[in-house]
Amino acid sequence: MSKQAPVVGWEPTNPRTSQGPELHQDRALRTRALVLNCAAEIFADKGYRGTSIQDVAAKAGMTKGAVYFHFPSKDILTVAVVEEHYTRWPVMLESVRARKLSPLDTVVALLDLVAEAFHTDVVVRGGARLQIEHALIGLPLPTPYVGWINLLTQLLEEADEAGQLRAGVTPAAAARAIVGAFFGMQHVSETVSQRADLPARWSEMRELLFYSIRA
Ligand code: LUB
Repeated sequence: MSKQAPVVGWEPTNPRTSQGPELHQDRALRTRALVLNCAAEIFADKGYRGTSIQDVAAKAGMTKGAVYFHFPSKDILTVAVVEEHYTRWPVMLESVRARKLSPLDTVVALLDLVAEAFHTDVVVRGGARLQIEHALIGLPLPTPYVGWINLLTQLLEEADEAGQLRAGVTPAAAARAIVGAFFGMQHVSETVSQRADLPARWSEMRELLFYSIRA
C-alpha cells in the first residue's frame, strides 16, 4: 500500500488527472469521457499491464496523440479511471436517500446498486481491478475502502439508534465486515466468472450478512 495517498474519502487526489486542457469545451469533455470509458473497459478485461494507450486509442477510434492530449501518460489515465469510479458512489447514495427508507434498508438498497454497478458499469469494474493492481501503478490512487467503511458505519449507527440492529452488533465492526465481504465477493466473482455470477453471489451474501446484523 506504499503508493496509496494518505487521503480519506472519495475526493480526487490528483487534480492534474481530473482536469485536462480545454474542459470548458463540450466536445473536449465528450472526447475525454469516451477515452475514459474505453480505457476502463480495457483495464477491466486486461488489467493495468495488459492495457496500452494504443489499445485505448484504437477502441476510441482516435490517434494515440489525441488520447495523450487528454491524458499525458498511461498512469495519469489510470488514476483518472479510478477517480471516476469513486464519483459513482455519491450519486448512488443520493438516489437511495431520496427514497427515505429506514437506515438499515438504506444500506441494503445502496449495496444493491453497488452490486449492480460491479456487474454493468465498466468504470466501476475497471476502477476496482486497478485498485487491486495499485502496486503496479506509478502514481498514488485514492485511498480505497475507508470512505465506504465510514459511510456504512454512520448508516449502521443510525440503524442502531432506530433499534434495527441485533444486540451486540457494533456498527463500525459490521461496516468493516460488510466492505471486506463485498469487495472479496466481487473479486472472487471476477476471477471465477468475469462477474457473470455476481447478482447471485450478492443475493446470497446479502441474506447472510443482514441476517446476522438485523434485530
Ligand atoms: C468499493 C472499491 C471498489 C468498495 O471503497 C472502495 O475503495 C471500493 C475499490 O476499487 O468498491 C465497495 C464496498
